[in-house]
Amino acid sequence: MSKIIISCAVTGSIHTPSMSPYLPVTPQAIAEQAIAAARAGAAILHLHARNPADGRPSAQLEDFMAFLPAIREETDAVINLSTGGSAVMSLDQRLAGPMAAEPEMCSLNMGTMNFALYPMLGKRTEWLHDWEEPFLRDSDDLVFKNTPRDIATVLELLGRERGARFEFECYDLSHLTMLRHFVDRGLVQAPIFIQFVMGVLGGVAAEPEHLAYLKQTADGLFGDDYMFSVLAAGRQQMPMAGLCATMGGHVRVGLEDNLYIARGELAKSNAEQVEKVREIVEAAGRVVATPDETRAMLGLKGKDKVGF
Ligand code: KMH
Ligand code: ZN
Repeated sequence: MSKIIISCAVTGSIHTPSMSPYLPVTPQAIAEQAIAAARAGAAILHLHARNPADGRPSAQLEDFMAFLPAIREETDAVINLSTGGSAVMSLDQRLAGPMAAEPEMCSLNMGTMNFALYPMLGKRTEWLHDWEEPFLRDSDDLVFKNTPRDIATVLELLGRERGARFEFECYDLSHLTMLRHFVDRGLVQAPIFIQFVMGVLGGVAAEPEHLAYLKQTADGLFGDDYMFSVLAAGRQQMPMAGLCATMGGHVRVGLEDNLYIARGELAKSNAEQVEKVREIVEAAGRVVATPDETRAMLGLKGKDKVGF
């Protein structure tokens, strides 16, 4: 089996500041936690920006630039900027930061879907910021728009024009078919890095049999031209990562998708999750890839060719 790539998604746009005091939302906290995650073994840092005033998801260049140079200075990690941003943003808003920052990698969401966050309202009645409760509540009528035109736009602007390669986020079987369609159109080339996204309400559930079938389907569609990784949102994060490691895949952890380190126990940092997944994958006999090994495996343009 090849070396295993650990990605860490440091803050995301799903969780809100009231849910955990450890969720990094200021530029300093995002930088510190990203650097620590890289030191713990994450070769790829999947990054979103936040508005430093209130922790709201942002994709503005100034909010990315408040932490990207520090991370670049202190680590060798591959920077992967989200083009998903937040489902409440337009595509233009989502692409603002990544277009100017020109990272080595970007995420690319492979289908339009529901993205329901409202179950996380739970019983909470106290919120640190006014935006949090409506942000979650209104997700019962939210469409995460990733049409074929949107996907082609990202491939063209970030991929062809700026040399980024992609973390293809596939939340269901249909997203694999869509990815194959873009291979057939000549807009996606090997090596293809697929992130199976499991456990989002609107996508496939985080169940072992679903992962087996996603992999079997991707094997049929992409043969030797692809690698796969798994992120499971919520409490299935570590069990699915362990399963994926034994299946020859790669893993993604981070507070973007799970705030906990054990049942009922908040993770105190992203690095804590990276350390835990590292133990799990090493126990499964896998060797963790360095950032430069990851660059070679994914055919990335190089750390010196970014815009920050
Ligand atoms: N947090 C994941 C479920 C993106 O950044 O493009 C979705 C995600 C999307 O990572
Ligand atoms: Zn993300």
